[in-house]
Amino acid sequence: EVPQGGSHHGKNEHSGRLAKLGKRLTQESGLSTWHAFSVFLYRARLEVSTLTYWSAPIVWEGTFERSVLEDYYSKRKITIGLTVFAIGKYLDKYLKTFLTSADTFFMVGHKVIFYIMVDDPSKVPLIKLGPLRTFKLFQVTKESRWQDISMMRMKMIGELIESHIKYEVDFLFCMDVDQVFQGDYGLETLDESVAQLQAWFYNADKEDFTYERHPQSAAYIPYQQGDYYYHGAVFGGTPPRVLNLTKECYEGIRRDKEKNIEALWHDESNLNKYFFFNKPTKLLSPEYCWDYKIGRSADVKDVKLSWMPKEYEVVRSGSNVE
Ligand code: 4GW
Ligand code: MN
Repeated sequence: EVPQGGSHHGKNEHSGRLAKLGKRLTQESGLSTWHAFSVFLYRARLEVSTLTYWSAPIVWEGTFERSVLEDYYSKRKITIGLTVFAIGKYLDKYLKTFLTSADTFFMVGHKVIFYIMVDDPSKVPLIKLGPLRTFKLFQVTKESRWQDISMMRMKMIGELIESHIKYEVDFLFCMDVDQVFQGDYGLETLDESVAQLQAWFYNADKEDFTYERHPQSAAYIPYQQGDYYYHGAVFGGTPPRVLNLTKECYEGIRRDKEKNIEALWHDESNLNKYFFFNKPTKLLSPEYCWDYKIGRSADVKDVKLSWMPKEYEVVRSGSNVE
């Protein structure tokens, strides 16, 4: 019997077995070790869908072997960027929790650059980041409508990719600030173009997705169409791919504004339209952005990031709507 975890002996035994399995899988498939592992493991979670019809993996806990990924990337020395906006009350309320939890759980052992956009730099909390972590702070002007705060992120992320990010990172994530990391969020999430399954809709029928349904809008997706309902709170990929995403989404937002209309869920509606026409190369399970208000779910084995409580009465009053 092999002791799992705990003793040193057990760990060595485990990695010995992994190495053996890796060798066999690689020989049999002709794939690189980490790719062979992901093909081997994609059916490790039979109760959930782990592959889209266009063959993009849907990453669930159990469908990857992190040590194999670490081994693969250890020869490459990658840097991962993470953009986050904290404007108005969201700065006081969410930024500290987001950053301290990201410092602990986001891409542990790898170089990370946080791109932090705020309206008031004097309010940014002092946080001691771990080694390999650094941040860049940008001041942005606060839009008066909250819908515009949310939507204008697409424009600003695009500009930032062109001015800084594309020279500095290999992979980029863009996230909402009103969430907290709770478990290792690592290399398994990286890919060319990454989309997040919205936790409330990952099991829902297509008809019930809250896509924009008016044909006048750039974000329009007709009933019967669409693949998944993606969450606007997390997306990522390589800088050129994310740049293309932000440009297209902002173009949709801009065209709607010219017509004096706005998609139902703002940037998220435009993001869903984009990913419908430009299929993501990897999807993240709801474990990567879970809402505990949904309650228990047997599918969710390990929450890596979760929604913070909204408390609209605090956040959505006063300075946000002047
Ligand atoms: C209503 O009063 C507001 S304020 C709705 C969003 C607001 C807001 C959003 C804000 O005042 N400041 C701010 O920085 N944001 C950024 O936009 C922040 O990064 C936030 O996570 C993101 C999207 O807004 P949200 O998280 O409220 O959106 P949902 O409800 O989709 O999570
Ligand atoms: Mn949010």
